[in-house]
Amino acid sequence: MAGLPDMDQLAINTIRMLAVDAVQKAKSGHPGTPMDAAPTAYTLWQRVLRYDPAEPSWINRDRFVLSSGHASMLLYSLIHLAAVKADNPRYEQMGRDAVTLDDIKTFRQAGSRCPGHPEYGWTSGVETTTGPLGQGVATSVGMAVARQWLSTTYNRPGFDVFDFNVFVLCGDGDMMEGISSEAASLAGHLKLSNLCWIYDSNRITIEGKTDITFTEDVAARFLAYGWAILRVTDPNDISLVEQAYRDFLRTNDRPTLIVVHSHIGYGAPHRQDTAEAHGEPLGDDEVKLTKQFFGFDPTQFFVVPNGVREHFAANIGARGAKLRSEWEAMYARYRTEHPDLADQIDRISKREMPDGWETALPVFPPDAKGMATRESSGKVLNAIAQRIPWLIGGAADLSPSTKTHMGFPEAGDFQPCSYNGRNMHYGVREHAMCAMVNGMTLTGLRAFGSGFLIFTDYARGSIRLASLMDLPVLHIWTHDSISVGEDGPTHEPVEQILSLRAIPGMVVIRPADANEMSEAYRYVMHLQHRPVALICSRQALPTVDRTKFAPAAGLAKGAYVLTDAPNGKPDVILIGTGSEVSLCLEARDKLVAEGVGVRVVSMPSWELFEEQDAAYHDSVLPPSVKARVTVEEGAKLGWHRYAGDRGVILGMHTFGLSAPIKVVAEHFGFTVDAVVAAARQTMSASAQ
Ligand SMILES: Cc1ncc(C[n+]2csc(CCOP(=O)(O)OP(=O)(O)O)c2C)c(N)n1
Ligand SMILES: [Mg+2]
Repeated sequence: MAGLPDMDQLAINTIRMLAVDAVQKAKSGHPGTPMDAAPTAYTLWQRVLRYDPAEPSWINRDRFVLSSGHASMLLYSLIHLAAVKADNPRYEQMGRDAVTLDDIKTFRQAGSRCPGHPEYGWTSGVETTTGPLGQGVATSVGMAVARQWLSTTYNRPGFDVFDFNVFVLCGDGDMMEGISSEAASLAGHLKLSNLCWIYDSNRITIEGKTDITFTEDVAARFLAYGWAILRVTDPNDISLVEQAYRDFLRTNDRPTLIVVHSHIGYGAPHRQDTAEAHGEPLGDDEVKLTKQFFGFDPTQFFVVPNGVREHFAANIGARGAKLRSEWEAMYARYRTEHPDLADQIDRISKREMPDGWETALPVFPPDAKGMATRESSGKVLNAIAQRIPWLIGGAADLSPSTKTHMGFPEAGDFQPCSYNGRNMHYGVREHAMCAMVNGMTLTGLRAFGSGFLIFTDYARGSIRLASLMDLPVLHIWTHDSISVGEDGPTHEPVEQILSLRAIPGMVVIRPADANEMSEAYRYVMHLQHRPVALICSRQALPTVDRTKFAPAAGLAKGAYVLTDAPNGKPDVILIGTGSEVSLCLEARDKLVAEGVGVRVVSMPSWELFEEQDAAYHDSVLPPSVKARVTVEEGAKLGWHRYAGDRGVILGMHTFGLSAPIKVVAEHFGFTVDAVVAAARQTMSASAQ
């Protein structure tokens, strides 16, 4: 440490002591990693990061992701000391500090801007929600992809509108999680030279030394992925740390991993290099000794020594303000010379759509044979993508099946030689794909991912975080039921639709035909703060004749009456979603021929229906009509809400079967006869 300017040392130790005090007061949290990683993160923020604390949503800011979310106090201390200002979800400045000293004093308490793990949208300066290990690193790859796409698409000679870098601080846990391998592999392939992972290698996780679990050569692994590897042998020598960042900035052909050999709990005499420094407060005695070690007064708490805030203002503050004002001046000239491009960038930064994009939405003619909803999804996607230039995505190696390939000439593939391509090839990496979609969305793109619905289970960690972050991501999940047929139970979703519905905030939409699909995209593309799971069939579904049945626009209300009994007083209501709506329509024909008054309700989205008022609910599902049949080739759980106590639920409670689709449908009772029988059953039950 000798030879460092005092102010740097004091500032680093201030970060450490704020973390120690906050964790001690909260009686929970992780003090050890903020203590060991403080110099690494400090050096990045103070000497490298192109970030204006006064404008945390500046679109060309360097991103800093704390993938070790349990070390949240490190990030909160930095946000506080750098005086990051708060903004809101509409990117408006709030005038207050993002994290006050009081927030730090109330770390982990309700209402504090310092919750247990960093939460995007709650604390300005937090670039993405982290805590589930591996998510931050994988999300950062999406951010780096988005930056490459943005710069290749919008930069012009003399106008480097986008040239930011993405930095991530991560730990042993991130490196162990499978998602980091998926993401790093793709980042290496894509040669994302704007991406820097700083691996705080303290060789401690919760159960103890990594000797018991994790003895691989991480650097060799990343070398094999095609990354540049740098090492910092002593993070307390911040000139070494700074040198590593400078080397990263000079690397222009691959991502960089900086392996930092650190000591968890650095400075806590009895906790350093032990797992105890990790998951619990140091305790009063150890706090005292630690403060003495760093030259802080043990009787004082939450101290920010004189000059520390000013030191941050003079470094990251001054540098960031200068960089941003230069950028603003450049961007003003860009706006004059390239008004159309600037208009796009403005919309990107506010999550707005181009004017009139909806006119591209196709209308499909009635067709008894019809097409699979994955097919209609592909057609709609291709039509609107030509009007929404920053709609970008792809599949986890399944685009021929998910129909998500954008085939128009200028779409192209996103590859190292073509960073303006719009077709992402995520490879067989569902989890990293979903995290990357989060990262791309956080960076302004209208990003999507796709795959087989069954494999959402592989990606749930990231799907869930999209919802927790209120991100408008789009997932297109196809092969949505046992009607997958021959591939059998390993590929036939049963509980997946339901489990996506269980994620708070997630909108699950399962369109019944091509026109509902078009309406689904109309709804989805306007969302700014909610993720969508679009559920698509593998098999063809009839395109409903809308001259005979209600318009597909009813989709926006989640459920609507597709066709009704002549007097509006049905004897029975058949409620279907997706592929089962046409089954309900066929059953209706049979019942009507028998003189039964039938209403068919198409219910593509529980969530959207729940958002309607009681009057609308009652108009679609009149409480007086107890005879109801719900039909969905998925788990029955939850359908009682709409079936009521006299209704019959046709659904799944076992795994599927490998057999041709017709055999599967008969085996599990998804036939016209089964629906008709269920209708009779519920009519008789409700008559009693
Ligand atoms: C996916 C996931 N699994 C488990 C945990 C619980 N957990 C929190 S911290 C931690 C150990 C992390 O070790 P490391 O990344 O080395 O961080 P350090 O111990 O060095 O702070 C674990 C298992 C988690 N947050 N996320
Ligand atoms: Mg560790």
